[in-house]
Amino acid sequence: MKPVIGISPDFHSGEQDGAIGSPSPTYYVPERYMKAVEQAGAIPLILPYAHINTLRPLFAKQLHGVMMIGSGSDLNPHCYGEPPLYSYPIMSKARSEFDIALTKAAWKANLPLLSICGGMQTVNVALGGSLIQDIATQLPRAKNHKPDGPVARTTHSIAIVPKSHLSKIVGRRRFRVNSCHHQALKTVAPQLTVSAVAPDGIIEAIEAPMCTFFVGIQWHPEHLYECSEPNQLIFSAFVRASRRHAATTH
Ligand SMILES: [Mn+2]
Repeated sequence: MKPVIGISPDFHSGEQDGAIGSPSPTYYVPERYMKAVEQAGAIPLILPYAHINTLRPLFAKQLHGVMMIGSGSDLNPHCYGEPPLYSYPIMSKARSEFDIALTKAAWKANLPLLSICGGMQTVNVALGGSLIQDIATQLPRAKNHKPDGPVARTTHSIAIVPKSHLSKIVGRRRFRVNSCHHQALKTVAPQLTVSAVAPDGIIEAIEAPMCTFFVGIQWHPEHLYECSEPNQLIFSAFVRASRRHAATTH
């Protein structure tokens, strides 16, 4: 039986940004996220930004996991009680409100959840954590976590916390990852713990130790899994947990 993974899409309002060629509001998901879930044995399903109560019936049976993906724009710092300090593009309110509500609903329903890059940052904020708004200016001694070049290029290593879920999933203490983020986690939400850090101390993965699978990663495994065993293992562990969840709800 294939589990169904709900994916929260990215969104263009159609006004300020003609980048995807549509003049009207448009949902979209980079294909790599869909393929990564599909090849691991699940069915990816794009969710609309409906009111969370409209979607809630899905949480009982039809949805077996949730994936939160990255974004080109930043979560509005107001979401974690800070004014915006810089002029980076801000994520649409439609998306940030939905992503925060979806995270809380998935948490409550104990659904397996994998969050990636900006998705991990949103999950942390949804559960009460905060963000560094710009690594380069707020932590000038940190390395450049958004270097030029292809997203699939690995640029720094991560050290994985022993005995964490992540260490059990990937079966190793460190490996090299890609890096495409100018923000990072500052305070970690109370229910979450750090499971990997970069050599400069930037948080690269989080998890909820009490959940079966609630993992956030700051790099982009969807660009690496085809040629990288640890990244492949993250998607297969996520799908395995979702399949187990499906079995318990039927
Ligand atoms: Mn990084």
